Amino acid sequence: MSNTSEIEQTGDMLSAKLLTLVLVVQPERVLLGMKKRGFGAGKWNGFGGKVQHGETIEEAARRELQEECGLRVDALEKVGNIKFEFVGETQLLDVHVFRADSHHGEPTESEEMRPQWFPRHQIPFSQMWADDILWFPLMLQRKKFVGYFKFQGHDVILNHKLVEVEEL
Ligand code: 8OG
Repeated sequence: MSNTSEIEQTGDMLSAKLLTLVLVVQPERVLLGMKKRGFGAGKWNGFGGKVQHGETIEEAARRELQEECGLRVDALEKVGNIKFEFVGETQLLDVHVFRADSHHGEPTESEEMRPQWFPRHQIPFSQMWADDILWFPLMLQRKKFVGYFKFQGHDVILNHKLVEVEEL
């Protein structure tokens, strides 16, 4: 654990790629998707991707959610900001995490994701990014957080910081 400003400064020397991640949550279950291809393939995750030129982070979050599983949402709540560094890579991933508590439509499989509901207490952490088990509980409790994770490859966390914050 550490303080927020330290996390903000972390990786200042690296360029950052803005990404979104949306978790659709119901009282008893959470929607995840099996990533079928590309970065993180084989892992269950929320829905999201790169922020494009000319769109806001929230617009990107809505667009990616709809593209990847067919759902539209009204309110998106900002819950987290996590920066990821991968040893040997010059670009930091700057992931903006949102939670949606209501949605329109039925989850539909896309070329990228196969959606599935999981009971809140049976989240498949062993088949998810290694950091998720640390911040999912905060997200599910509606706590806001900022974090930094340094990965060696895609499975090993060398060090990390994760702190709860009042505002994002
Ligand atoms: O466009 P692409 O599918 O490559 O975007 C990557 C997605 O993966 C994006 O939604 C952000 C998300 N993501 C990471 N790292 C991690 C992580 O460690 N945990 C989780 N849950 N999602 C991550 O890029």
